[in-house]
Amino acid sequence: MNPYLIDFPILQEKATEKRLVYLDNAATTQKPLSVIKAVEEYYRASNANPYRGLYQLSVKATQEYENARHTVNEFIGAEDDSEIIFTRNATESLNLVAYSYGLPFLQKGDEITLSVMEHHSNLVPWQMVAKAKGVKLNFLYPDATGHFTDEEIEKKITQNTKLVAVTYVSNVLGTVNPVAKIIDTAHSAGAVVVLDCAQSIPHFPLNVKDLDVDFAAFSGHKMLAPMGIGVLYGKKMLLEKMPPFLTGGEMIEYVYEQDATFAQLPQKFEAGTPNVGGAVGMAEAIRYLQKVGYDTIQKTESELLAYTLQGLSGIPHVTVYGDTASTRNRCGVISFNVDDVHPHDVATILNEDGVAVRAGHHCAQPLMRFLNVNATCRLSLYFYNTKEDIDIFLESLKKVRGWLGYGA
Ligand code: 7TS
Repeated sequence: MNPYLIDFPILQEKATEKRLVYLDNAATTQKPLSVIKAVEEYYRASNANPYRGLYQLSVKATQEYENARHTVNEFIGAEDDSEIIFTRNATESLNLVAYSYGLPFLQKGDEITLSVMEHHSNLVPWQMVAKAKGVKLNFLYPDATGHFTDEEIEKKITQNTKLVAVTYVSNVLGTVNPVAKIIDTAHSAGAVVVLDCAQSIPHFPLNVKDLDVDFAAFSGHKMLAPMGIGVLYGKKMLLEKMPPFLTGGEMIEYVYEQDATFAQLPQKFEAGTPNVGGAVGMAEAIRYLQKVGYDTIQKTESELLAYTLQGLSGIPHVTVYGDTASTRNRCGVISFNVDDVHPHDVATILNEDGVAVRAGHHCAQPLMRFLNVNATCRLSLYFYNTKEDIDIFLESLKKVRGWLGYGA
């Protein structure tokens, strides 16, 4: 019995309905009761527009918001609370860097290195910069097991490279990328590094200072927190010289009819009324994650990953993409296809047994082309999953081809 299941109301066994076997954790995670309650408690007892009011409730809301920022700061090992910018999600965080660093600081002839496994959120903003500034985009390609070799990294990050934006973990293959090597190579070339941590932070720690990364982006909803809250970490000296991304209320100092000056960090990058309830939920999610511990999370997931890969290898007509031989440098994300069956049909049939997996291009169309497929089915694990979940998934998967009239 998984001891954490009890904390997640949505995963509780229901007497009348089929049990939910939730294997779409890379899309979003379920929320523990403590997070749901923290958000509820905020709205019950502390809700007011922060910063603006001088009355007690507004001061309380401001404190809760700033406490949440401090919790995030300590969680990722930043130097100062002002390096933590609250956004809506990883997508907004990455756009902030593209608009406020990419556009003003990159010039014609500069190059950006990305990887072919980027989520569109860490690709399309850079295409916008490339078109606007005449910057060239280069791509890292993985080897047959889904990993980037040192040679590939050294070849694609050169003296012309001014910015490197890569994902820590692939949302399709589960590959954990060699970010220390990438950051080291980029810094030697004089480039800044943007790390997309959307898929890593739910599963293992991020220490921005140890990594010496320049920017890091992630979403709360993939790490047990509510939707609508995300984080951009940036080194203070970079954030300070960047112009604002969105403008309006909260982010100003003095405003005149024709001009305005801007607030200090982090408010400079937080225009408009912030999502205080979301930030409070994120801080509680961090406390919950710390209570469970990344060691437990990794141990549980890597056992389940090995168990799932083993089970899949015994089912004929199933192709698994990425590293199937080892669980090293690999998270619990598995993309696969069933011969002659469209992934949407696979996901629809699995749904009949209460199994939730994702099917499609996973917002990673260049990687789909690289893998020579249109789409895949994707199962993604979290520490509240169980072997029983995997058994139900595997049994259901065995029925897929039969349902459509194909031999086993
Ligand atoms: N980066 C990576 C690596 C992601 O996997 C995702 C979302 C994002 C950025 C964007 O996150 P958002 O919260 O701003 O949307 N990935 C997925 C997924 O794999 N299935 O649904 C969303």
